[in-house]
Amino acid sequence: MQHLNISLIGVPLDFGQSRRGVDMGPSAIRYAGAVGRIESIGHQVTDEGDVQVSAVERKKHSDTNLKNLDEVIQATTELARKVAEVVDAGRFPLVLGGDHSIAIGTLAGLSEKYKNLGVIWYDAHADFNTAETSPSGNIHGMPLAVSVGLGHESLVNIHSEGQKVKPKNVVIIGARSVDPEERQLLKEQGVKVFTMHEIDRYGMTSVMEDALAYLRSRDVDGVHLSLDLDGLDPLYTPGVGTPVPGGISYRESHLAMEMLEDSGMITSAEFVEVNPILDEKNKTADVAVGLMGSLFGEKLI
Ligand code: B3U
Ligand code: MN
Ligand code: MN
Repeated sequence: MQHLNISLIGVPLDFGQSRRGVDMGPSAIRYAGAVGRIESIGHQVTDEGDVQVSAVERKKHSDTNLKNLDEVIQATTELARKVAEVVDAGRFPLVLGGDHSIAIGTLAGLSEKYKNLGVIWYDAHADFNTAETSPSGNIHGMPLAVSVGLGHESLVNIHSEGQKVKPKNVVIIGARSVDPEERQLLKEQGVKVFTMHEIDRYGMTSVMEDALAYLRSRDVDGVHLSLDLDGLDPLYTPGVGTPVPGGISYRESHLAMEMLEDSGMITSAEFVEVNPILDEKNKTADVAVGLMGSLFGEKLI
């Protein structure tokens, strides 16, 4: 991989879902050695610290069922500004969550430069609910929908008005827990989804080749990797709030990261949903850092 100047941005937000502890994800990933691991590959890394996040839950927003809407708006607005600044400086943003609602801010910030951004959403879930379709009211189940312009307007309009990413520029990999109305919405919007079925049937090599060829055919001007650690099987990443069995293996995930690196297409990344309270001796953060190694070009020999 070419030499990159990477800016690490932590987002200690756990208000996008109901289990406390994922706010400690950035610390756990730093503790697992993210900076040193990436620098040892030959990249330059600046740790920009954490985006300011409210430590206490405020009153529920009155006109919606969305949980902790004000806190999520505040954190993602600040994150969007930070990501835009990093991109503007010609640096590669590497965002550490926090729950997946932070992607609303990351994608909003990226959209300032990338007008035809591709997105790889590596996740057990599609995160394509709106306030109307969500069974939980948890905003971490909505960031992809919000980013294509669907959902509560206060979220859709973060950083700039409306849609940040075209739904046809999105590829989901690893899906195995999708709500019925969410599935309908994905079809209507033309989001490309590779479920566990395709990974089992055709193998990760073929899935990644197809995903990358698809994004190339969309003529994207950058590709963001949004990696939810629950995309992997909970055997490998137990420290997540909503584990779903039957997930992507450790080896398949490394292969996927290596193929992304080979493609030279990735222009930003985020690793989310690491919850140290639910983890086993920081295993999930260790896996996250290992995957960063492969994504940034660590060689086996
Ligand atoms: N689809 C469900 C569950 C969920 C989404 N993302 C996660 N869990 N991590 C929801 O609440 O929207
Ligand atoms: Mn997710
Ligand atoms: Mn998930």
